[in-house]
Amino acid sequence: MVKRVLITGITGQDGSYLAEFLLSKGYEVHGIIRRASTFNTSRIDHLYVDPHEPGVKLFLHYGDLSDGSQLTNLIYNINPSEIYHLGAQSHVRVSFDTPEYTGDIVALSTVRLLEALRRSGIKARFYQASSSEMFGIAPPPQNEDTPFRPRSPYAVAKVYAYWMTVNYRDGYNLFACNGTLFNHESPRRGETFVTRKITRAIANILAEKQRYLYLGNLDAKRDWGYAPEYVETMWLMLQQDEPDDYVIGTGECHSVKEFLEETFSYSGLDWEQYVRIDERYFRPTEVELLVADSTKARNKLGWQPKVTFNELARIMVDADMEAIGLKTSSEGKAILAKHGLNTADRALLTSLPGDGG
Ligand code: NDP
Ligand code: GDR
Repeated sequence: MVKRVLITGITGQDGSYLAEFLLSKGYEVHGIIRRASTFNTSRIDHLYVDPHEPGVKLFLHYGDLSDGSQLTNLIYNINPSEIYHLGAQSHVRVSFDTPEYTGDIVALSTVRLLEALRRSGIKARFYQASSSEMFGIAPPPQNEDTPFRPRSPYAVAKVYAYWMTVNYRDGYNLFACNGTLFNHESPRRGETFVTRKITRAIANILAEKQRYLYLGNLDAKRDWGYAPEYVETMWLMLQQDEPDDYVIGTGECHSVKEFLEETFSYSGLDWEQYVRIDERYFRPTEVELLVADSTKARNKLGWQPKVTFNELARIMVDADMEAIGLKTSSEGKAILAKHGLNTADRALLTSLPGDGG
């Protein structure tokens, strides 16, 4: 029998890679999308087939994470065997401007989905997209036993969702897992997250469409991996005999400044000539240092990331250059081929230039 899955946040970076991965495994994939006045499906357009055609495996449904009754209806009607809850207001800086909305969409959406499962009696396995931001100022390296010290409305909301997932697992015997993922990036990363903001700016600067790149805190350090490798861990967690929580990251950490150095020098540019600091990109409370200890995932899931920091930088720069029609050295594609990863991944071309977020 064909297995059906439901993905919230299917139009996002991770949702689009996960949908690709699950379709390749033969799943029937159902995704929730928001109604918008502009198109918001560019990351999954290449997967979409008109539902009137035979053999269709991807189905999209309108819904919003604030709308519990619609979420319940969808779960009841689709009757999935796995649910991946990836939808979120996922921008940490924006969560300081919209704390109440962030709490509603990031924290309460999880309990809406868990309640729908509990009340309907549907036996779907549940994945919660937890975040390294929950660790906040807890000293690194951070693993499954590290206490949470969240530093933003986003992180606080994710902590609530994390514990609700644990509570429903313990209290109602749901197969529910938290994947605590550290930063993972790609050509499909949202344009206002720092890595993509930098690689897009490089392409724009080379194309003489942008003069300066305005950033905030360059000293923050993150454990950055390659997103397509991370979505596989979500699936692996739901294939285990017992539900559990896992930390996922590379174990390597670099500052924003190092990402600037790596990407600009790869492009033959001196970052200090282009980067300007703008106070509005600083956060009221910052997370300075995140480094994953993923020993448990390595041992139990057998997962090990392949793409390194400098390879990630090259993959992203090349993709953004190609997206606006610049010639590249094709090093990014060679790296993907070397690791046996999909080389056809392209950056999404959105309006230029951009320095938001
Ligand atoms: P994105 O921001 O790229 O995608 C977020 C998704 O959520 C989009 O599909 C978006 O829809 C959808 N969404 C937002 N608000 C609503 C709403 N009110 N109703 C329905 N859908 C909504 O995030 P990522 O793909 O990067 O991340 C996936 C998940 O993993 C998120 O929960 C994030 O917090 C978490 N996470 C991400 C990490 C990372 O490094 N990427 C690390 C750790 C956790 P639309 O396209 O319409 O905006
Ligand atoms: P993060 O990612 O907050 O770690 O959350 P982001 O790329 O936004 O910031 C990383 C670090 O870079 C610093 N920074 C800037 N950030 C942005 N966005 N824009 C800037 O101009 C800028 N200048 C410096 C930030 O201060 C920060 O220290 C991401 C999201 O995907 C979350 O949803 C996810 O949970 C975590 O990763 C793990």
